[in-house]
Amino acid sequence: TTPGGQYQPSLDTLSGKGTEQPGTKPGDPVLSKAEFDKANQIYFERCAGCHGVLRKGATGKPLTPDLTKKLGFDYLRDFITYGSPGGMPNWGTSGDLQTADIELMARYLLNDAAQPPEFGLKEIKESWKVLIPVAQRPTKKMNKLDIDNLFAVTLRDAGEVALIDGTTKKIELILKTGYAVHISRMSASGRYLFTVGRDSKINLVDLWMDPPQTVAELKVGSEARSIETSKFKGYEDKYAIAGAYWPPQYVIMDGVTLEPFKVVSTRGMTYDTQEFHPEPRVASIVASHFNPEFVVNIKETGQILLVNFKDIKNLKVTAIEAERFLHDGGFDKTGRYFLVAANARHKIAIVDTKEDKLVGVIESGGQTPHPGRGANLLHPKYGPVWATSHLGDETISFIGTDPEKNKPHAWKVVQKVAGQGGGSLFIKTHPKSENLYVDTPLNTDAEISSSVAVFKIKDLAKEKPEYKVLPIGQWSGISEGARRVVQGEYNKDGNEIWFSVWNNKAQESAIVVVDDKTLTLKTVIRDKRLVTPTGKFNVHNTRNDVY
Ligand code: DHE
Repeated sequence: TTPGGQYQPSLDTLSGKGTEQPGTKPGDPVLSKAEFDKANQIYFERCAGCHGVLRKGATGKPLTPDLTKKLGFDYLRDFITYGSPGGMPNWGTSGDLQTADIELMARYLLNDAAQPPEFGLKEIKESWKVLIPVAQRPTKKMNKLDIDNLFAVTLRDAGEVALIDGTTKKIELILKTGYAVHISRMSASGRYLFTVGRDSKINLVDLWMDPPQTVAELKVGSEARSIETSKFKGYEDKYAIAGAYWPPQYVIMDGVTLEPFKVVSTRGMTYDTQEFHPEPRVASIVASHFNPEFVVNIKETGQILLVNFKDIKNLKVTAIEAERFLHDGGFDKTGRYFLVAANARHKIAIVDTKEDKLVGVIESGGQTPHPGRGANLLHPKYGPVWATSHLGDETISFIGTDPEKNKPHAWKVVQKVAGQGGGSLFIKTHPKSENLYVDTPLNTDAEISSSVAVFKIKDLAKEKPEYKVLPIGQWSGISEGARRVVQGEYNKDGNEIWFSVWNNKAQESAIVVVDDKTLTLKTVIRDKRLVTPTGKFNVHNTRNDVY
């Protein structure tokens, strides 16, 4: 553990491993090999997600030396220490980084960006392990688990995923995975669970085994955030795809063994100015229900790729011009339209996955939309809508999604309401629920970041609907730490919603389960093994795109 109490990855999980120290120009601060390796590791773990490996910027500002040298050492050190209301975390005052680390980072940023090695099919294949061949796997479910109501919970800094029973709330199993698993997704059959680590390690877990077990592993690069499996009729459990941040590429693989078939680089032209971009990262990926396709969102070039896997030897890709800085998104309630946030452009792009074309790109109505997969609900005035909250302000926007019966409202922001404040990451409801939950884990006010706002859907008929605040952090019974409350996820029946209370690795964290009807505390899951829980993925809801 580093002085900040943070996760220190072992060498083989280290992102950016093998990165050569770039040469120093006259006047640049000189870093020893050990200092460079340390700074590089911190950069990969903390900074690259927003600023990019090549430091060309996306969600965060560009940090190339032409810019950082103008800002200077003192400015960089203070900015890293105190953060900014625009979304830069306060790494120093939060205690995550010590003064010496911050000064090291300020010096590191005055040097050229270091480029990590490429990772082609050869390296990907070398990382491939089938631990249990298909022939040795069971032909029916061998355990007593209620698989459909299991939750796969990311234990971020432990490099693990916990499988928690949705009814008993018992931790059934802890699986070793990649570092800081970003998301878990389910195969169409509901049998296989896929996880993708920030270090781009994929685990394929067979939930039929007793106990469930990782049956195959693969690495698709050195940085990744997304994974998905084919869901179109006839292709259930056939293919999987993973998107990497570094190298910028996606990999199509076998859905039950992870054998890598095809690596496709996303380097290329920006959709608008048509300039070459060396690092267009793969953001969210979803599987179409209307075509044998994956919807792959490329951040820096602003293209939405519809990757048709009918014949992967003759791969057909429809590249849709959308908007730069595509990030996260989800389907509308019919599963036909996909809505994705172009977060640094404050826009939402909408794709029709049946007709394979862009419906439009609209202003999200607030600053830096961050929907997660968004929330679908029946608005009392405007019919079916999809909602997003924002990182940069308190706005919650509702976008009409029914071009057939509610045409005048379709693909427009029909309403904006104010939540607790900015710093929101995820918004959630369920088809059976009357409530809409909005988290604010990155708000700088400790009370706001440790609670969630709940709106009654029927109150959206009012011009200024009020919300109730649920003090989830306090309900957890934990008194230490920032207790950031993040990402609501429903159980299978849609009558309870789970939130992570996310503290530092050295502190205690928890999961708080709320009764959706009464908005009261139902259960707190506290356990020494629940280290830094973040994302939670209910098998049934993830498999069926219920959100
Ligand atoms: Fe995420 C979704 C990328 C920071 C937790 N995050 C996503 C997706 C992307 C992404 C591309 C969509 C995946 C998909 O649907 O296929 N996230 C990034 C980043 O680049 C960023 C901004 C910085 C980074 O370095 O990673 C980032 N994300 C975070 C966090 O700090 C969170 C809270 C904790 C963590 O793991 O680091 C976090 N991101 C999540 C979660 C989801 C997610 C829980 C899935 C939400 C859902 O309900 O689908």
